[in-house]
Amino acid sequence: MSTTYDRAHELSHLSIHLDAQQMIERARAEGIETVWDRLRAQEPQCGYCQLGLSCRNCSMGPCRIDPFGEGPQKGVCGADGDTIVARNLGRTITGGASSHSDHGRDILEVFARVANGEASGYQIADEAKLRRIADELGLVSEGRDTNEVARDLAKELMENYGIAKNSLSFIGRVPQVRRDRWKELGITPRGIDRENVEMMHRTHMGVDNDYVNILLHALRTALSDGWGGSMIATELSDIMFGTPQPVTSEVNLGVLKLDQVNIAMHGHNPLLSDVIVAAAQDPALVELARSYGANGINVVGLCCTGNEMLMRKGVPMAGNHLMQELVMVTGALEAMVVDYQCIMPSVVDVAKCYHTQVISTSDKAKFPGATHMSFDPQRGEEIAHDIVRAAVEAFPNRNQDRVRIPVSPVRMMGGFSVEAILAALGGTAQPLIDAIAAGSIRGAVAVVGCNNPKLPQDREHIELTRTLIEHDILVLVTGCAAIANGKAGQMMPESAALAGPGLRALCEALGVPPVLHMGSCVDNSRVVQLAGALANAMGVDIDSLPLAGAAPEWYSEKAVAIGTYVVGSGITTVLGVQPPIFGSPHVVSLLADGLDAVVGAKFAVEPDPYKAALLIRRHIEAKRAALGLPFIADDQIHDDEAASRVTTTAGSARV
Ligand code: SF4
Ligand code: MSK
Repeated sequence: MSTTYDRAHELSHLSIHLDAQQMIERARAEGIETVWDRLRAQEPQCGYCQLGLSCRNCSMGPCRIDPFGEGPQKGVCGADGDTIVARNLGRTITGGASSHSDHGRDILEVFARVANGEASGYQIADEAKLRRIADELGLVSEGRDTNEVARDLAKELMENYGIAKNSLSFIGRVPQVRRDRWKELGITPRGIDRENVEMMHRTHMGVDNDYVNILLHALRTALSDGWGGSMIATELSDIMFGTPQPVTSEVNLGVLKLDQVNIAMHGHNPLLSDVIVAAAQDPALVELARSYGANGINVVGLCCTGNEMLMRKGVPMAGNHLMQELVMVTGALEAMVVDYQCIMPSVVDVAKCYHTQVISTSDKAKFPGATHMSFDPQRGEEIAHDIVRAAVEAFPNRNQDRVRIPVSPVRMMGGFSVEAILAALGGTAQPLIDAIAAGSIRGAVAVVGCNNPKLPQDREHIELTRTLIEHDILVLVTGCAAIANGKAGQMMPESAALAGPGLRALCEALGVPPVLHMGSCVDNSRVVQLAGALANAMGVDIDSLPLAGAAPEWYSEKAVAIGTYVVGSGITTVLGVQPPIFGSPHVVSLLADGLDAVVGAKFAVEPDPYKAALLIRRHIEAKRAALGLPFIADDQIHDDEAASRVTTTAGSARV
């Protein structure tokens, strides 16, 4: 018979947060299946696939390579393990890069409609940024009408997707020395769609069979995402919805309101969420909610649509990837409005156990069982009103006896766009460069990416980040990693108390947290942009800087694309979940070692957050030494204290 202790122990291996643990228990009690149940049902997962050694690229297969060398060493076509692993990785990166870039294209198309006066509910929110980017790209902005400049910018950026331009508009942000390196390697991205389509072509049977050649193109494909599709998504979202500025909000399931209509916006695209936030404040809809006995309409975020709303409007955040089913188990959610990416098909099944409406909005992302309300930017405002009305009308179906909102929300700060960071520093990056040069800040690390049910939810994110800031390393967060750190109370100016003395002093002087929220998954483009700006200011290449990346709990193809463009840009990155490449020692050796010689950065895999922190600290100190900055010698870097620390139970943490 399992004791309370056994149960608590088992739950703590699923998530470190109290809100998640309570809702998992409740789901079990009510017979509702969640992601953790489905993972268990899939185990043991296929060893060939885990190693990257299975291929189903054609119908002579599927084929598998025996990793022990006793069975087949070639697929039916003759492809060996190196080719198969590299092809699979190339296609994974293309899946991620295409997702980001198609998101960027959706934003661009609406931006073009705004410029042409054809969209309802949208406008240019940051005209100064529009003109700044137009000037940066050599378009004439002075003395011209806003919409004319916007039309020119839309045209310029549309050409990034095709082959006519043969380069990316934002490539000028990359230090010249790195651009030269890319050129030499033949990995300068030429066009977003071109690189993605070419990767699919190369990985067809009988095209590119050289694993090195395949992986070089994979780098180029990823770079077309980071400095292309994702950067377009970020910059145009800023122009249309406002460039984020520091803003305080709240996070965890406690942001749901017992007495209000609760609407969760889930996915990645800010196009609809922005007009929904406005519609939820419409007095007529608020009055309708009152007529049903609710005290208002409460819009909250999930995953990266949530990050977009939090960054720009301070909208509260219900949770990250692994909270999407659990938010409905509260019994307090009237509607989950989804756009695309990272939305589990299972949300429809969980919703059926409650009164929750799942409303899909993108014609390219339909969910059988959901209500589809097709998003059309020409009728953005009207559709947003229809969606909010549908949520309000679900409120009378709520069974208040089944409602249980666990925990109180935790405060977190977001809104650290590159512009906001520079503004906090007084207008230039120089104070940050000075602090790094003096050693009061050792360096900076981008901790990004998802949750993965194979790991205790958020533990790796939180423990890695906490260990880094304790050692005076500034942490930049995006995506689900940002939400994890927010829940742990590590993202308020007061959280500077958790940092080492140098980082603490800088944060206190500037009034910022030691962990800066830079936005959603596509906003990792802000991270590389900032890295490029720092490198340019110091007159070095990005790989010389004391920087690193980490994706401790990644699950998504997009995270692989992000990690790859971060490494291709010169920033060594540590993954917490093993990628499916270990079937090819050659591919592993190239990614974990050989890449360093060509792009000045590489991948490492380290699931233990304390060991990952140690690895990153050593890397940062080595970069400092190479720059001639004061550094800590390798044998002096210890982490005994952190290694013995018990896992944070952050669900009820408050700042
Ligand atoms: Fe098998 Fe080659 Fe076809 Fe892949 S491409 S399934 S290895 S025959
Ligand atoms: S939502 S890609 S689970 S970060 Fe961007 Fe989170 Fe990863 Fe999706």
